[in-house]
Amino acid sequence: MKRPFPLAVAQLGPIHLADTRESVVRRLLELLREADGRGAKFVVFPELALTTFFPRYWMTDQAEIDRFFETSMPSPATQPLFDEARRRGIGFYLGFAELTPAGERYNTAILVNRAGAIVGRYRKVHLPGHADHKPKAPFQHLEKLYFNVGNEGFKVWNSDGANIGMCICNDRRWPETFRVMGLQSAEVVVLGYNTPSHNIHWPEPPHLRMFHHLLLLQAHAHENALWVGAAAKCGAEDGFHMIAGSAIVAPSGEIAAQSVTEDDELVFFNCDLALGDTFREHVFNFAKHRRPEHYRLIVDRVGAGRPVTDE
Ligand code: CDT
Repeated sequence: MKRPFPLAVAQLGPIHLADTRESVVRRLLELLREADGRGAKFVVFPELALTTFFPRYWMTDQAEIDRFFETSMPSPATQPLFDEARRRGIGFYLGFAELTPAGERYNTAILVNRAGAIVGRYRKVHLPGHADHKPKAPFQHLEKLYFNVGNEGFKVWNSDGANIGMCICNDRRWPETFRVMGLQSAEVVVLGYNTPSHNIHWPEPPHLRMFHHLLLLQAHAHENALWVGAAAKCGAEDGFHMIAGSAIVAPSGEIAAQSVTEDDELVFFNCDLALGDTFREHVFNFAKHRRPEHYRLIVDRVGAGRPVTDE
């Protein structure tokens, strides 16, 4: 029997330094209304969806850094999004920079149910980039400076009838992220991302950024028998370009829907959660086929060690 999960991914075009939270929330509301018109019951917004991707800037003035962080959620600026989503009976995922009362800073996403309640929170675990200033680089990637490593792990919430897991951007490059959620019976994993088109460490051919992004979503969706909804913030923010490629990927590993612009764009697919059951019962029946006694190194070791040698 089909189990419909009408899913929308709300891709955002650039948010510039000068853009206000209020102007961004108006764009989110526009996408939410379109999602409702297309029958969606869940909308995925991007990582750090309320501001420009500020980790690209070296900043030393604490007040300048603080203006990118939220100290409450809903905040006064985002309250209209919560109100409108509740009124329309739509759940959502929203990424933002979180500053806790204790002064900790996280790259965070929340899960909001159709009644408008925050039912889940995820704090990014795999922070990419560096913590030092790289003055010769064309831009920075200072997530390791501006954020603490997420302290709540990868969880799955049963919300409005679906098992939903969350992660953020660079987390999607790591198989452990998805397997930990697959082991909690995730049926859908939602994520937002800001992926710069250029690599500051080596002259990576630009097409590889999109290739790897889709390759990883497709592989992790299939090997964990779940749907993935991935929302980009993309295009050139004050001249710094990021890839688009927002997508909904099926448990078969096939791309069900994908964005075609580098601007605000709604991607929709009426996902059937039952499609994952087929793979969960057969090729990726974890209980039947996994051999964790042979996976110990995955948790015991961080970096790669030496192979067995014949010397
Ligand atoms: N925001 C974020 O996590 N971006 C990273 C850039 C890493 S470069 C390979 C990403 O994984 O897209």
